[in-house]
Amino acid sequence: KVDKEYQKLGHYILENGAKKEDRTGTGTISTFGYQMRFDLKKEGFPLLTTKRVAFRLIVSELLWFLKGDTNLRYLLQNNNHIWDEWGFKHWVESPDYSGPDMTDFGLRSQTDEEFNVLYQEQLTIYQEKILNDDEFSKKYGDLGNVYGKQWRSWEGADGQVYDQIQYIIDEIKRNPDSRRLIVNAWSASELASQLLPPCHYAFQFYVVEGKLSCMFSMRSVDYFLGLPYNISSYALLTYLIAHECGLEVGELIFTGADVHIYSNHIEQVKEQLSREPRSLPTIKLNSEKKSVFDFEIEDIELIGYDPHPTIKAPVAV
Ligand code: DHF
Ligand code: TMP
Repeated sequence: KVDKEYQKLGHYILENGAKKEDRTGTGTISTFGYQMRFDLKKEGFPLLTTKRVAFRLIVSELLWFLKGDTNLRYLLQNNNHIWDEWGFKHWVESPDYSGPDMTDFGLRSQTDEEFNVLYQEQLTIYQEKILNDDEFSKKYGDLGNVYGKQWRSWEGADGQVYDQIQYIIDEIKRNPDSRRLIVNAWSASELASQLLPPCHYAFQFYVVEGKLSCMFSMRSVDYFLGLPYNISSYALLTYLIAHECGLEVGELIFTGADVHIYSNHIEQVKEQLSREPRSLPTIKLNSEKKSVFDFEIEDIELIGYDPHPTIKAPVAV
């Protein structure tokens, strides 16, 4: 079902999208405003089967958010490289960097093989330093006040720090009918300090008939690379919170604003649209863990995932 909805959106963008330039200089086909619903209880776990999506990366990224962590070190320790480019960009644009010029490395590494070798070298050095050099990692491994910080320690106008995740868990238990079960990652005063302002900037929970539903909002959606992760990540978050609160899972609802396909993803998207969806996997959570904050990677098991092969595409930085 998730594949069918995803394919429908792909066709919709290709047919109705307009050519639109973007910050990264890549170019997109873009549409504005789209919603998809997934029934978590009836349909299985929403992880695409029309290409292989690395579930372990989704798990470690979500646990990283839930720890309140914003530093790349945890991700690298778990062999997760989906955020490297944004930390690397901060580093090579800083006055402390004195290696070869890395201007526009995202675009240049795709077209200039000689440059790509230099870039890979510098990226490896950067990753090593994040992992092994505490001071460096503190200064250049941090992405700013991104998701983890806003979710777990939102700084209020009153100078207090608010744990938004703990708040909604407590509220879901105490007052499940609440219409205020919102987590907000969009902090107007901190956009400049974030290496990438939140793409999925808010989400809200809803409890009815013993089932927990979640709606998440995205201002900007990379259809081919980011979106498959975002859907599965919020599905997993819903499972974790339902688990702690003793609820079943309900629906997951995606609301996207600028939903786009990058011009260098078109062939990949067409290939994926031609593939026949397979049956969805399920997930199993370690029943000995209760608090969402105690979950480790090995407490989350994916069962019966049999996807079509991976399709590679360059990420726009
Ligand atoms: N920028 C852009 N332009 N698009 C994004 O989707 C995006 N997502 C971010 C940060 N910035 C972004 C965080 N999430 C990949 C997937 C999700 C993600 C970042 C990157 C990605 O490149 N996935 C590839 C390779 C994964 C791997 O094996 O390392 C994939 O094929 O899924
Ligand atoms: P923007 O800040 O110029 O909108 O660029 C961000 C790009 O990253 C955009 O293509 C959307 C994409 N993105 C996702 O699709 N999902 C994500 O989780 C993140 C972090 C980014």
